[in-house]
Amino acid sequence: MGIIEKIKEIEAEMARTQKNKATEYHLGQLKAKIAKLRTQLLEPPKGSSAGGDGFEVTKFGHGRVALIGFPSVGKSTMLTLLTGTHSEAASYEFTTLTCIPGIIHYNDTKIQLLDLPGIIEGASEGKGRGRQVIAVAKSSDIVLMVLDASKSEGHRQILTKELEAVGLRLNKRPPQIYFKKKKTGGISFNSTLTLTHVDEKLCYQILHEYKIHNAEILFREDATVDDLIDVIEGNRRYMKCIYVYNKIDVIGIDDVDRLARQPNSVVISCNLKLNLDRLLAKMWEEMGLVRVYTKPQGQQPDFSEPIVLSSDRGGCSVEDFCNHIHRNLLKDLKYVLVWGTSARHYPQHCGISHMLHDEDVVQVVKKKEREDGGRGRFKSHSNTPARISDREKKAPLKT
Ligand SMILES: Nc1nc2c(ncn2[C@@H]2O[C@H](COP(=O)(O)OP(=O)(O)OP(=O)(O)O)[C@@H](O)[C@H]2O)c(=O)[nH]1
Ligand SMILES: [Mg+2]
Repeated sequence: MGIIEKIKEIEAEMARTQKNKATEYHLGQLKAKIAKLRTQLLEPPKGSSAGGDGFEVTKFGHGRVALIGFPSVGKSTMLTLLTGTHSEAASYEFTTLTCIPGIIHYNDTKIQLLDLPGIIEGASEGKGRGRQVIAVAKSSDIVLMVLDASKSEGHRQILTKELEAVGLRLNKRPPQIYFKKKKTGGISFNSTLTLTHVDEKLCYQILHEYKIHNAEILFREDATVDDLIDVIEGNRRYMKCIYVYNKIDVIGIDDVDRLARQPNSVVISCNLKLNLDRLLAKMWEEMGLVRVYTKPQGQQPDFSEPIVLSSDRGGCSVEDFCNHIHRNLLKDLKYVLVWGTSARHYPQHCGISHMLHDEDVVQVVKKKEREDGGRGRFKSHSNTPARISDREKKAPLKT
């Protein structure tokens, strides 16, 4: 029996089982079984190299955004409009068959937008090209879920379910559960508050299902069984998702208003080019990119090309900023001068742990000794004069 059939069988058993206090433990165990099988399903088959058929697109720019949606919702039309890269759009389904990349130039940064084939229900189990599409979605920084405003709202749930089945968690934060496997000592179970969904016995049973007999576990919030399984599996990807309702030109104003008021949603029309600027602004906001402009000593800042940092990818401290410029810069760094919203006063002298904000200006001040190879005459600065005069006594500089 294949993995998919096994999952189907367990799902059928769960549907048959009544939900009550007595069956709670059994249902928990079944959930863990499904999660384990789904993880197996995601592993590439033995003996084959991962990926395979050219769906991989090289990362480019400062961030990556994937367009996910049912066929014919207007993903390709959107790519062509936003990036200028042509992607075939037509009124029949499955027009796009591979991944087509385009570049959005926005706020001095370059963002890679990926047009993907439409996915359908069952994509997570490999229907259509679902598995490859979802793999690309996982490799991006945020997902734009493109929906047809004139079609059923159930589509959003179906797509979310498909993405959840492969370990993507949209607009959620990781559960507040501390979990650590141990070599000995049995299972220690603790919680900082009263739990209503999980108790010690259920937790033991699920750990048992994973053949974990020694571990430390601490609940910091009233988490559910699914949260617990996510933490044990440890391979979940937490991503931001914007729900983009396209084709608002064919629905009434009341519906547009209702859709636009839902959380994380943007309504647009590609045909009439409506609200695309709002979509870009929202996308930019959600990506949380930080632009830092450099300023050479005694000159105006260079506002032409920022250094782009991201809190998700690498971080936005002064240390990350320096590493971004040159890997040896940190060794020579004395401090940085910062202008912008992250500074308390202008300019602020900051160390490597200072967190930078978007649109900050930074001037790097290097250690003087290195700058002139330790030969030149130092200008008095901080605690160096004593050492300089020592050295000058030994070998006075000829002027
Ligand atoms: N009314 C209306 N039609 C649109 C809009 N945007 C796109 N369409 C139409 O929707 C159809 C499908 O567009 P595509 O861009 O090919 O859709 P897709 O999501 O890329 O489809 P697949 O590649 O098959 O997955 C085309 O006939 C477009 O002209 C819109 O804003 N309003
Ligand atoms: Mg398309």
